[in-house]
Amino acid sequence: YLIDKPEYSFLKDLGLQRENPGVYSGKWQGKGKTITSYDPGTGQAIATVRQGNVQELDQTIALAVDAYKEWSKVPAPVRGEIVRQIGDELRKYKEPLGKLVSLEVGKIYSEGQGEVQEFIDICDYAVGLSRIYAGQLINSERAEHTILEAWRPLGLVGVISAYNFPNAVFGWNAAIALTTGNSVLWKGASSTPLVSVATTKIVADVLQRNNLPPVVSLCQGGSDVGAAMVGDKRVNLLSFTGSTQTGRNVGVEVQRRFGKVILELGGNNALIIDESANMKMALDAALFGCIGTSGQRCTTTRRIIVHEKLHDSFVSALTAKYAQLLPRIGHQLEPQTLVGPVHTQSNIDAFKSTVDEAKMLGGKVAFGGNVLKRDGHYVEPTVITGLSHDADVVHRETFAPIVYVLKAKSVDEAIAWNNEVEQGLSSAIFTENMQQAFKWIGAQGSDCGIVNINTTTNGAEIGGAFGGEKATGGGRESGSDSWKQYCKRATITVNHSGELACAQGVVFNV
Ligand code: UN1
Repeated sequence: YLIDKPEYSFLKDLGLQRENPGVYSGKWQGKGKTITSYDPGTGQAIATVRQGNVQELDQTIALAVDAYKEWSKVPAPVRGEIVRQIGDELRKYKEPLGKLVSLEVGKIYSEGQGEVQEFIDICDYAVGLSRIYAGQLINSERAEHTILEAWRPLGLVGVISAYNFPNAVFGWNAAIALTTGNSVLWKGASSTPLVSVATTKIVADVLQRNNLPPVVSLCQGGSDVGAAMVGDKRVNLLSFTGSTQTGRNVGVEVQRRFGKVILELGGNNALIIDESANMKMALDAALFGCIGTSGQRCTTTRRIIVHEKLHDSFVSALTAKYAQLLPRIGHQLEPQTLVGPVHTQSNIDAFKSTVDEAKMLGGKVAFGGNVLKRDGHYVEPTVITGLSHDADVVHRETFAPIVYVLKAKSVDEAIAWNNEVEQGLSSAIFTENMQQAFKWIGAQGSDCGIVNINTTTNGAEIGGAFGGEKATGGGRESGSDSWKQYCKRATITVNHSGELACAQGVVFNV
């Protein structure tokens, strides 16, 4: 195990051992299957985690519901103070925790650090939120009546997160859910269990120091544990990040029991390059958008729609940039690496079958297309041209660094293609033309949740609401007023007139 080697001592600094219990609800346990976590960059085992089983989930939920009862009595700014301490603790552990994120996911060092920073940022946001989130006072049609609107916690918020952002997505949900008075139960992806355990340890230390009950709990587990969490009425809100296919079922199952749901599902994000685009910027945006995190963000640029006049020169400039990256493919923790491995063999299989299908449909591999023959899961970043905008493969999300470059006649056509896919997460246009820019952000423009101008499709900040439309699931997390999703709303009519009066002029007395 890598954890036994001196150069991996940072794992021990995070409190990890060779074998780690994967369930936390005030104390650590784990009676389910033992999972080995592997470094995608070498295929070597890092350490193991003992998952929870369905009975342990049941007990964890019961404790989390009890914890909620205590926690919801704590004043919001005091809850914010606890979240501040969590942010400070994360600052202390940012280096080793970010390094673990890199090691376990396969993302490069700076992206691992950036992911923990995203959790820290949302903690800061939540601290401020704890003092300012508020209801309102609404004018009543009845004399000496006042209508109030108040936001109350929901109870227990369940978070099921994916392997590609094993730390930050939990962070967005937890920081806001805690601040608004909920308790949180987390199930991280089964292939990134060490990040789940290490992150929970950091949070749990803060809770214990403050003598709080387990308002944050963890139950790593298989699909049986996931399904039980989705089906359990005591989980008032289920925030799910993952595939559209699984998310569709999660949405239906949670709705069946009238629970609330936040779905962050697949994306098929387009970058549009208008005639007037600043090419240098557009190329850099394409590079990070398509290849960052080895193409495994839900916000990754999957389609580049280029004006026909620029198409050929853009493809040659882009492939020239890709060629410069070839020597920068390597282990995620090597300082010169810009392109790390993909996460597992199933990403490699998806990469291969997608490239084959693209070729079969008449696509031309303008760059890459191959799996690299070395230990670990490495593929060449790949550019495919010549496909129709509505080819099956173009409309599908493949979690690998493959981008389709499409040739469009106009921005109008590009917008139509942007919108014709089933997903609706992120989108961006590069243009210096004000008319096109405003068309893009208007009602006839991009139909996505994220609609950028002259910047990347990926790498959103925490201040805005994060999420997307259509098959992306419609949920919003992180900033803006996403906190409302973690609350229930009470409309309170107060009669201070001394007489009873009905609204709408209704007369009802004897
Ligand atoms: C995800 O891929 O699930 O905008 C989240 C971004 C990051 C979050 C990605 N801030 O790319």
